[in-house]
Amino acid sequence: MKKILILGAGGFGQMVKETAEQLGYDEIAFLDDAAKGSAVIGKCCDYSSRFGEYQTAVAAFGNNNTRLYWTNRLLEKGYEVPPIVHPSAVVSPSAILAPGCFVMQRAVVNTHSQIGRAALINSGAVVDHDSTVGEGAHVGLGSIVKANATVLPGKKVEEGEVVFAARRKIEGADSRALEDALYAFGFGTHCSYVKPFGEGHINETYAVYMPSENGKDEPYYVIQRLNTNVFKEPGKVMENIYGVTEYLRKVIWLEGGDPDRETLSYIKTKSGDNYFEDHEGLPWRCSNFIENSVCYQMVENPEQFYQSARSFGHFLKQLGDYPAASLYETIPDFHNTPKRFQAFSQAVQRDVKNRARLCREEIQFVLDREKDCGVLMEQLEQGKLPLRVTHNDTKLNNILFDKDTGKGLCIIDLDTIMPGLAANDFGDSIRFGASTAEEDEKDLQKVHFDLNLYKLYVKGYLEMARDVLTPAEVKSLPWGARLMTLECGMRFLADFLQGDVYFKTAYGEHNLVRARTQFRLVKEMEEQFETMCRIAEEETKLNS
Ligand code: ADP
Ligand code: GN1
Ligand code: MG
Repeated sequence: MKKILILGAGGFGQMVKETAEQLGYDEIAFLDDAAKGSAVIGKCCDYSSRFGEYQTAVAAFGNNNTRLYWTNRLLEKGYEVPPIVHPSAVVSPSAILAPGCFVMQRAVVNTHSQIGRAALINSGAVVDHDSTVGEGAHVGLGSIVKANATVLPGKKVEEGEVVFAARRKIEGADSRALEDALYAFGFGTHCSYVKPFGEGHINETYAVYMPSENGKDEPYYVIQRLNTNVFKEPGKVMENIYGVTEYLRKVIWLEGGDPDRETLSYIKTKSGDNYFEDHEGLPWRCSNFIENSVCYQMVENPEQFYQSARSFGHFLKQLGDYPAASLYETIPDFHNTPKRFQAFSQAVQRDVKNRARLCREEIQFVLDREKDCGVLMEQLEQGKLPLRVTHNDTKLNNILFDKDTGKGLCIIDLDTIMPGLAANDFGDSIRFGASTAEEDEKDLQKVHFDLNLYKLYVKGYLEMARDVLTPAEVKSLPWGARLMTLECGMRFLADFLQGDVYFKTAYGEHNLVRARTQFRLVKEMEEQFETMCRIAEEETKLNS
């Protein structure tokens, strides 16, 4: 004999009675203060005296407060107060149902949702996954509680109403745009916090921390606002990146490597887009965070630089068969040094911020080198140098190293992947890494071009790329170093003259300071150019 006492013999009480019958209860009695009938055996307050005779009871009142009130009394008395689930309802095995709640005909309670004490999920309602319905709440007929949403205790969700997930405050998401982006990529409900990350000059970068299996918060994703002052067509940047990273995954797979760590993987928004556009129309994109990796702003030991050379050489090789024609030119004439020179001269002539007076010597340094600017472009135009798929921004902080092995792991910052010259990729690495100081060192006495580091880079780069490079390309490498350094210096100086509109700066003369370090390096490279060429030749012989 399965007995149950139902408090409340109104319309809802009758529904519960029919449900109880279907659940196999064969002795069902009501307590009700007003209703009459043979099944009503007393008033609600008699629940106390009936305890023992009945061990199982529920409170089946339509009114939320009353239902919760009597459920609590029954529990206090010691009754077993089960959740009542109609056989036609669908309840996930991972859902948690508290005592005295009701899930009526054809209602759905989805994965990991929680239904509070005495809550009522009425016929045809849907509570989607990871939602919470508070105690005594009522989710009305046919209404929908969307995933991750919360229905507050005692609340009535009207028939047919849709309840959306309210946003939680995410630590570190200080702007509406960042918060919107986090939700757009689906991290809003779970991420622990976000924080600014990295030392790039162009994009706004954040690490997204999530709770990990060991209970600690770990960075799982990198979310970036792409700089539209620099990249005018973000859609095209992202198409390039998706094309290249998906291609690299396949190559790495075939090489027997780990595609999840050796290339970036970009994540689409929940709407399936390559990037998210915020309320100001600015683009945000998201990639995986490469775990157990480290990024350096300056070479800490020569081995690192050698490893970075191997990585960039390998990268060139990996993309050797990538269809270059499918790539958009994300920044037209990015490493067209003669055009950079023209833009620089124009910035000097216009001198919009009246800053030229502060850097006459530096300006002259560039003007004296006008004819150098064309050396590589001319060889390209004459067909002596081939166009390859190149990275175009190969500085040391655009590569991640494996923390355990110290080897180059993953090339990042893929925004400028375009057809270009191998010498430029080689040269940009030398510019940044074969220096004894950081790019923005104020004390020029500390800034030197380090020939030993240069030699090590040539060795590592050629070890990986020797068999794809033509003899003319190998010969062009030292010029790549000179010209990338000169070009970068003139870009910094032009930006200084224009009022720091391109590169991120931390103080007024930051771009000027950067330009000075570059010119210092150029000067030393010029002085040692013959040795640089000889080293490239010797290393080529050693590698062939
Ligand atoms: P920017 O164009 O501003 O240089 P980057 O894409 O290079 O932007 O990112 C800036 C910095 O953020 C990098 O130098 C690196 O330290 C860090 N970073 C970027 N993406 C990742 C990633 N997926 N995993 C780990 N660190 C990253
Ligand atoms: C910029 O994005 P980031 O910080 O890796 C710049 C490079 C410059 C470099 C100088 C798209 O690189 O071209 O060489 O600063 N990137 C772009 O440090 O302009
Ligand atoms: Mg970068």
